[in-house]
Amino acid sequence: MFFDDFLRLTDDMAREGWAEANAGNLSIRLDGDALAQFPDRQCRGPWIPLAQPVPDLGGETLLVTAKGCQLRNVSHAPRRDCGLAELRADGGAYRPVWGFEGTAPTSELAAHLLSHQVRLRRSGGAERVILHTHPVTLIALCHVLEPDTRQLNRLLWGMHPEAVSLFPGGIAYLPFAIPGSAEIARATCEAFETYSMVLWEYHGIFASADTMDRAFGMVQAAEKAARIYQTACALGGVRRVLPDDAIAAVAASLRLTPVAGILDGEGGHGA
Ligand code: 2HA
Ligand code: ZN
Repeated sequence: MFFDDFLRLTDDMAREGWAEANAGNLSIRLDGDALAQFPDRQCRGPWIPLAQPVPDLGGETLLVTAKGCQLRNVSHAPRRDCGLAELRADGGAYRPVWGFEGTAPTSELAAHLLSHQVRLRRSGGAERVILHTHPVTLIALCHVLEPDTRQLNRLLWGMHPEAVSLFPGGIAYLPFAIPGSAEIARATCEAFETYSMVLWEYHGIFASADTMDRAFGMVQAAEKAARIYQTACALGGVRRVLPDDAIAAVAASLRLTPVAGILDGEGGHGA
């Protein structure tokens, strides 16, 4: 079930148009039930040192998409296009224990691992899924908006009441950094201290959630809000949005707390 759901998620990301060519990658911290679905896992190579160790993930096993794979192919060749990476007890190295046949983990592995480490701590262990993808309308916003986290979230939350409901943790706007670099990994995990998604300028989105459905739904909801904005612009321009007090009331009705520093009238926290 768990692995079937994972393969369906990779298919769905491709079908959404979020994953051209080798775009996008996924990683999931496995619990005992999920690990039990890979009874044939075994050491498939030596420990590979990590430039940025992740001590809080020591001993964990993650299901990760492969470097260069096309998400549309993962369900057709899972042992090539994804695999399990087991972290050494000190979090300073990993080794493949299933899959990655002729391949290796995603080029964004450092960003995934450092992000898991932060979100594990911030969520008390609940968050297990990190999803990276290239949704076209969210990326297009980088070309028209000021590079500003508060403006981005107010715009998206103001488009539809489901926006704050589905991503109350907000989206951090991250200035451009080279894909796969140590710099993008460091800046992403810093942003995840506060927000549950990160928009990489001109590139795509990183999302963290407890379940695959929630991670996918958060990105869908953000992309939907961006498309509503795009449609409103095409219809002559945005004249009205959900006001901040309505956004706050929607969140309160669901017992959700929107990330601080975005809405007016909440006491001036910095975002
Ligand atoms: O996996 O999307 O950011 C390919 C990418 C890199
Ligand atoms: Zn990418």
